[in-house]
Amino acid sequence: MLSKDIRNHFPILDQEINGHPLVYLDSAATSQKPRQVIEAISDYYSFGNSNVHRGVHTLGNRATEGYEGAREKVRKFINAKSTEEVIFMRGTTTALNTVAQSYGRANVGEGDEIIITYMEHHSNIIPWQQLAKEKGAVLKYVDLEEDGTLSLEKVREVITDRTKIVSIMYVSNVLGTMNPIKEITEIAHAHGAVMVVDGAQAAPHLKIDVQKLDCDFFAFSGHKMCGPTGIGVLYGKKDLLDKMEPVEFGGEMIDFVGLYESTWKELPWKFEGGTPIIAGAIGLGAAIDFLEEIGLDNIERHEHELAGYAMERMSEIDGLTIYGPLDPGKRAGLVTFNLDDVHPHDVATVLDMHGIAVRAGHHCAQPLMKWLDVSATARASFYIYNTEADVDRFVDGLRIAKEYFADVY
Ligand code: 7TS
Repeated sequence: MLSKDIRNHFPILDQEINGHPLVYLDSAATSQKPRQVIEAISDYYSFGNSNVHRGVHTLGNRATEGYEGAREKVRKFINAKSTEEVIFMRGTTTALNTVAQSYGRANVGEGDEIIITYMEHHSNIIPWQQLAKEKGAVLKYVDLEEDGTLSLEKVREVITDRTKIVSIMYVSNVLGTMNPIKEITEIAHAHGAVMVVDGAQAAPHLKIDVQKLDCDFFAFSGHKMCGPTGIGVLYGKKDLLDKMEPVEFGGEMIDFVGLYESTWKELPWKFEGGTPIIAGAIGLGAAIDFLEEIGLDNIERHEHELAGYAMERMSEIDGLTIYGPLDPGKRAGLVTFNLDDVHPHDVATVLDMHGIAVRAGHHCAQPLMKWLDVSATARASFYIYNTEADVDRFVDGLRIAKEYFADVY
């Protein structure tokens, strides 16, 4: 387990909700922010605010150094070869849409295939549905194993020589499963397809090495990894990005503008039209510093341990169903569940009355809810600031919810 002191870096956790000390178990939706990140953003606005890449003046240079310095931190964090391969954008959703609209439109034609799985988040389904409709391409799904894991056999069955794009999440935001991205990438490449990774739930929790994975694109969001909202990253291999057209046009991304024709800046700026997300990038850089100080290996171990402890404690409650593999070694730090016939929103409401924040609903994964044959579920997701004591409070809350609704229903 990580030190309990980590919690002290997060001012928001030091409060009562509905008369109880807050237990925040919704980090898969968005993580809380440590003081270091809040201060980096506040310092930027207090002492360094200016637009970037245009300045002769000192503040402009300071802002540019902060923004481009953050890009180098991201490059190291995911082990990209060069900062040309690191593009700042709003988040995972924007990054995946950019790949679909830029690479997809140029490379997918009628009858070509795009492969995803039943466990994807809507952000990794709808951009491909839209592309398939526009191009007359075929969207194909890899089925899941009974426990919600992905088997390479089923992946092999679906990918063919007509496949142009394979786009799969690294870690599931519902099942908690970790997918074998490196192996899937090998299969995709053997068929001449590119591999896109939705890394939204992976980047906060695992050491990411895009060169080792050998994926072609990797998308993630800052706000799930202690950074601010509104900043995320699209990693892409340089040779692919070089050939791709931007999807947003305007200031910042141009080299020369004529009356009827224009040319673009080099990478990565040709994909960053308009005034960039300067404070967001600086905040993300501070978040990376913070996570690296703790160590990604330690974070991953902590979450396995907490998820394992939570599942063990939750198994004490009759009528509680956990979705996804029961082996904690096969999952990241989240547990999705239902309690008897109690609606998950009711479970979440009773927990909230006791200061415990969990998410309830379809978790932006309606095809997966259909696959699980449920309309909604509740989810507890853990991060670096959570402790076994939080899990104990959560399990106590579940008991209260169960007793409460036993009388009501
Ligand atoms: N992909 C996955 C796997 C996600 O979990 C999410 C957000 C996204 C993409 C979209 O990220 P965004 O930053 O662009 O919004 N997931 C969730 C969740 O599970 N609960 O709230 C948001």
